Amino acid sequence: MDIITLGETMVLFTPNKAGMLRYMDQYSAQIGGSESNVAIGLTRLGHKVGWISRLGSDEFGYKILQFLRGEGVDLNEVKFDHENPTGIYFKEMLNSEEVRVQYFRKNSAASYMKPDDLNEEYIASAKILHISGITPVLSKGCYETILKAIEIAKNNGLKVVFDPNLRKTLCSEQKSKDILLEISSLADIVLPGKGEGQFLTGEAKPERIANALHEYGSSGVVIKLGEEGAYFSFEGNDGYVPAHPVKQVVDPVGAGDGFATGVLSGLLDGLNIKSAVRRGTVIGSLVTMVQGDIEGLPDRKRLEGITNYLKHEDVAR
Ligand code: KDG
Repeated sequence: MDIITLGETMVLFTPNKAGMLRYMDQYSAQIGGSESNVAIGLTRLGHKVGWISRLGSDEFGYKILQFLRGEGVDLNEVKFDHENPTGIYFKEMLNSEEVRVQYFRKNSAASYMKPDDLNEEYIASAKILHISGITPVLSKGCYETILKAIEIAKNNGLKVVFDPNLRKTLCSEQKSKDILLEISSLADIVLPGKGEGQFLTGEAKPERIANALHEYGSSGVVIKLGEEGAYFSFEGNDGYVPAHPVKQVVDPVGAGDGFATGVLSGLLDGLNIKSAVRRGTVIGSLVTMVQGDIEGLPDRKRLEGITNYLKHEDVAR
């Protein structure tokens, strides 16, 4: 296994037109979950990924299982919960620029994850543990599960990569901040957006956010800057990477997971950090040009086409 990740995946309902949800009457049903989005992205690029979670023993749980199985994600450590349902969520496309999200995930099956769900041997078989800040704010059990997964990873020599993924509707700001900072301090690499970095450290400039996060304990920090690309400060190296051009943003949700996919995939392929971050900016941008959280994630062939173009562009400069 290259990567293990764990978290909640939900069925995602997207209305077929813009406006407030109260006026909608037709939806498409897809799936979305930050960690499984990354698992799918990495699997499409040929990496071996295991996803740990709980699903309700209901039609939505089976839909998610079938989908992830079809993508080739390893699901051996997914448990079915016979008492609690699979979470769902809705996207509200208010207009072409504003998207709101509404969750129906309280007491969902995944929120009942607990440390005993973790199989140490399974996690130990990977090189990287990928986690996001969504899971630890879902419940006390999820928080303890994430800490246990980190402990197992560290005891077995895995790198821990953490995307803070701040979700203000899931938890109070102070509690989110405490939990996300605690986990950042345990991670080898932290991947915040600029706003998240500012929320966590009180600093506004990428260099200062990175320094503050280094002081908390992580040796690698990569900050997503949206249209300005990304900034990395990684084991003594630092610099900026430009954004990959986006013709039109169709749906921004999932871009951060695309970015994480690119960075993780680059590191697994042995790229230097700058090239890995560049891969992150490319995949993040591709995700925004397609409706859905995972539909825009490229396979290896598509990524290579774009990467060749980028190489050519580098030479031309
Ligand atoms: O990063 C995209 C995710 O936000 C989305 O897929 C759903 O996991 C999700 C969440 O908790 O918002």
